[in-house]
Amino acid sequence: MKKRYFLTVSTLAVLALTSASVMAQDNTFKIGLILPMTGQQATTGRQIEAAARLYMAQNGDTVAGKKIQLIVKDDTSVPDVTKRLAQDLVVNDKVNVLAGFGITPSALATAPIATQSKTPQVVMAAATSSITQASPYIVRTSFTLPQAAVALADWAPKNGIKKVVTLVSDYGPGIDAEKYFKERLTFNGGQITEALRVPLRNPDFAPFLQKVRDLKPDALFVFVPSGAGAAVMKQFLERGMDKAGIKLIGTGDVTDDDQLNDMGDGALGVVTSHHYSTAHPSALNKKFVEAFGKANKGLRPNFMAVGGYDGMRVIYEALRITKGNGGGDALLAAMKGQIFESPRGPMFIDAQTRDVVQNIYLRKVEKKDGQLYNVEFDVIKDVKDPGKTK
Ligand code: VNL
Repeated sequence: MKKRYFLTVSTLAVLALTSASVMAQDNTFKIGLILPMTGQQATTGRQIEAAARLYMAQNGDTVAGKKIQLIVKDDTSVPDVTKRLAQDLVVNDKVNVLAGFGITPSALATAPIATQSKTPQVVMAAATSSITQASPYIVRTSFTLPQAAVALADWAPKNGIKKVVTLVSDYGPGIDAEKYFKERLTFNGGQITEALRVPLRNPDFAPFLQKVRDLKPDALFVFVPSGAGAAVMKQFLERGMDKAGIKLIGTGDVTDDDQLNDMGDGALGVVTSHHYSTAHPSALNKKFVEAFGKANKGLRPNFMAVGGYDGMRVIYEALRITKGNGGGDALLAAMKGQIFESPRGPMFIDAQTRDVVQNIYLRKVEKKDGQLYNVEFDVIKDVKDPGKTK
């Protein structure tokens, strides 16, 4: 009699515990945000985390009856670590969405986990064209290097730049930038006189820049990842390349808003092409820049921040569309085709490619109110990733 009573109570207790935890589980929506928070790409992690938190502060942490939980993990931009963290977030934390991914190798290392677990993977930073093809569960809110580079290759020959040396980080996005810039510049009657590649880790630009000086092209086209631009600029100026008549051009990664204001007046006049500038003159962007600065001791949001902010928008909206009931496949379907105004301008997620379609701006570094900005002077509207048509 006694024993039976005991069993009943403990069974009830177990049942109560289980349903409590099931309920807690049901009411939380978990986003596993994997970013480089330390190491060479730490500024990318800092920008994206700050933007994700700003989005949540502005839009609340409850959507369709679910409480949003952001779980931030530092992968130090080592792809094996990214992969292990992604696995752990899916298996143990049971996240609903994986997001972040500072560099291409990290995004690619996670792709098989997204596919196997049917978990949407929102790529907020990494920008090699092929990333979205690595898993049908990948959606991208950053940009692609071909998207940005082609616009500059159309601008350059019309502005007296015919002979160009390219200098890129030797991995996915750099190789994309080199290839698509060259293809389009050559098509436009220009010429690449030398293509140089520097290692991603601890690059020393000095010997490469010396070579460029000797080659004396009209311009040096540069792609380096966010965070490395200031070092290139410094060494470019130290070698007097600008005085030797060599122009510095590149995708906007090199005049990254996170660093630009500290690059000094030597950066004035540098022309780049990109999808986002802190100086983008829209009402929405002005509000974004102000709120971001306020929440982060005056920090300027860069293109990484906007990728993170819009990534959160895509996730929130997918949750709203699926009324909080969707699994990975339903969420993914609700991410495809989203169209909205971002601080960067209008953008949408192409339903076929799951990649971002957006305006690409030509910008020139100028001083405004004593600060250096990438000031937009031309726009190519609704640019699809040229890498997808190959
Ligand atoms: C990548 C592309 C990373 C562009 C970047 O900064 C960037 C990438 C960290 O795909 O690895 O500016």
